[in-house]
Amino acid sequence: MIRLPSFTLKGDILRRSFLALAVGAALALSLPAVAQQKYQPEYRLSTVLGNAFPWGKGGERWAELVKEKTQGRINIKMYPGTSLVAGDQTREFTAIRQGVIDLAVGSSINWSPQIKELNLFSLPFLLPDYKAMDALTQGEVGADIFKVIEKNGVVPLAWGENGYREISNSKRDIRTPADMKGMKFRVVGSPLFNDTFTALGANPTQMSWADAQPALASGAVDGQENPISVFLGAKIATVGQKHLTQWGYVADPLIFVVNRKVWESWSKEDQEAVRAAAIQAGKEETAIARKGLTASDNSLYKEVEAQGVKVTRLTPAEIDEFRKLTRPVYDKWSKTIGSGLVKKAETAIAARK
Ligand code: X2X
Repeated sequence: MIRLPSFTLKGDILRRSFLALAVGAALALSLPAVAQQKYQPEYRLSTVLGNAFPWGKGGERWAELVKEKTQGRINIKMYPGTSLVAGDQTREFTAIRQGVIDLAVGSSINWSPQIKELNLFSLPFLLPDYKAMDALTQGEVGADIFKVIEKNGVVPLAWGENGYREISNSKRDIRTPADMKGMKFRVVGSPLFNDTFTALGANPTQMSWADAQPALASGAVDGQENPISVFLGAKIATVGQKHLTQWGYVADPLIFVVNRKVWESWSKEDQEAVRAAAIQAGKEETAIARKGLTASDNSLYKEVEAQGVKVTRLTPAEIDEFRKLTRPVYDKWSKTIGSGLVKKAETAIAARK
């Protein structure tokens, strides 16, 4: 029979505790600042779309580059479907600020309810082409917007892209605003979209992306607007969306961000690694988002047509009809966004190379 006297056990525990303390203290004194900071075993990255889309590919690439550049000190797991906020895209920014989400790659549209300046990108027909988008995100306007995000308690690091949002529906080809009359469209999180679709004579209804797909399938709504990569990735043609118009009315950029407390818990070296990873992932993601959608390579449009979807391409004169009707929305929202910022954006676009 083995008897362990209790005083021996106690003594052992005490000795071990003392040892642990002593070792801990020695480590704290001898190691550089990096090791003293508390890193979480995993950081949670929120996106709306998963890796079947450029957006989710961008998120995964960021995570991969961060792991590489920090030698595994920072380990990121992506949560697509905005699942950390139960799919409610419009609550994502608040959740990042509050620390429910550690990092995110988010659309300007989804964060517009909290950051009114982000409505800039949703002004109808502001952005004639990709160079216009780049002139904003890579210029002074982008820097100004990052300052606003920073002031709101979130650390912005880089830009990516969701893309030009083309309009599809199950009813008929859209060539003039009159074709949209009375048609029910699912629109995204910012009330600006309600105004735009109302100005065009349509019937907009706001819902999350999670709710949009069943609403399209059941015919609760007639149409939607999203980039072609999303139309294809989410197989929107299979829910009866057989008419698509390329009107280029709005494009949404993506923004790579980190919760401020999380950011501050990292060493300077790791902060710079995460920033460099975001910039690289953002560049790669933007290239993926634009692939197959240009004049020299329109392969994604061919894919859409191969699915039995009629693609309508508008002439500049036809686009002007849509522009005219939405001009009051542009003017109204310019005041909300800040006329200084809108002017700066218009100037940058006019001067684009
Ligand atoms: O909800 C949408 O339409 C989507 C996926 O494009 C955004 O999150 C803005």
